[in-house]
Amino acid sequence: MDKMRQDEAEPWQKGGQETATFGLGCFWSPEAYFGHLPGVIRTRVGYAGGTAPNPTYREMGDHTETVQVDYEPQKISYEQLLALFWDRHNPNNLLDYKGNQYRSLILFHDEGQQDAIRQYIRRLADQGRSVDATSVAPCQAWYRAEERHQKYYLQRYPDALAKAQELYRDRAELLNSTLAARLNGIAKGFSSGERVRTEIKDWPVEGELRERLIHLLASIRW
Ligand code: MHO
Repeated sequence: MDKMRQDEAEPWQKGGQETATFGLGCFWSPEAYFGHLPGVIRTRVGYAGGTAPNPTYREMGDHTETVQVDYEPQKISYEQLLALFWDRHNPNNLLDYKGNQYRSLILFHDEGQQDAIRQYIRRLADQGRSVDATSVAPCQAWYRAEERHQKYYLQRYPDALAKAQELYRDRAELLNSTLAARLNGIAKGFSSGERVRTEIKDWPVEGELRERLIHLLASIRW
């Protein structure tokens, strides 16, 4: 089978997308969760929010495990992502647990996101919900985590990984792809092959590739 060209593998790359960054505990599961959502283009995990230079998993310094999400705001809004962020964890449970490695953290990318966070926190307060334990800061340096942490659950399924790899030129390109984000969501149980097959019908890809993706999903042995 031919490998996809970069522009085929990443048909969304031509602008109109935004990025969100969240810390909500061990980054494996949030990556699978955000990655399964239609409107999310790609995800990656990394270390951020601290000051130590070049953090790694073993030497994270004062950084926090975070997931970074590229999304189409017309399909899924930043407010929806914020709602899911707070629905999926209790900020108080992360306080002082594993130091800064696990923190409830939102790193905003622009003033629009900063405003949206302020408004959302006010709305939660009106409902009697305090999220004081969530830290909010601008996203400055963000350090990509080691490959073994990217799409962690997908990497537990050799058949899925091998079949998906046939479409991409190298492992990094596969792990960055929308397809890998959805497969990771399936691997963790947040989605199903059937749901992703249905969603692929709306992806901005040409017909032959669409058929290949749909065939690939049907052929994976989980
Ligand atoms: N499951 C691991 C956490 C890994 S996550 C990348 C543990 O129990 O320590 O923090």
